[in-house]
Amino acid sequence: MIKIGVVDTTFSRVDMAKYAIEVIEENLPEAEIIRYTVPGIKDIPVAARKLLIDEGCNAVLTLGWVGPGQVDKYSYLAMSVGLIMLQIMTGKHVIDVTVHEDEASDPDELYNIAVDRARKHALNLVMLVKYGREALTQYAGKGLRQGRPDAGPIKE
Ligand code: RDL
Ligand code: RDL
Repeated sequence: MIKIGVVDTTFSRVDMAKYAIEVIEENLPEAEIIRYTVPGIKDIPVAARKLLIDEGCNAVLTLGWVGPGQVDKYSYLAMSVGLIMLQIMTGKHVIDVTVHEDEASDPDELYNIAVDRARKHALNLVMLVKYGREALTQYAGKGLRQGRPDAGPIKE
């Protein structure tokens, strides 16, 4: 039984988990999806830990939203370190989808970034869970981006 954890926040201004779950359901229909919503990004690592260790999830997708201020960016850094430690300790992937509110000033553009990033990273997670460590090798060096158009390779 494949179990995928999805952690999101009430701080986020876009319901990114909705789009991520659609992608997981479509591409990994046999998986059980466990969703866990917390107030903000600093609450994400423990939620991810509970899903990986207590619930036995194979991998977790986290969806965070970072405000525009310096204090918000420090909060992100703290979360990121926590999630990296969790991955090292459990040997399981935590795919971190984060949108920084200052990535775009136009709300529609920010919304599109959030949806695109959530969907593309959900697919990355599905690939890693389903096919393992060489699943993404076919895209190595391709300059893929989530939330934006791909940068592409410097030389073909
Ligand atoms: O544990 C309760 C809160 O401390 C926690 O939810 C924080 O992540 C909330 N938070 C901040 O305190 C902050 O300064 C958040 C941000 N910035 C942020 O940018 N994004 C968040 N939470 O999701
Ligand atoms: O877990 C999924 C992603 O969070 C993770 O793959 C990140 O490393 C992706 N990423 C960023 O989110 C970012 O802001 C990368 C960069 N910058 C970067 O400069 N180089 C990367 N990834 O390889």
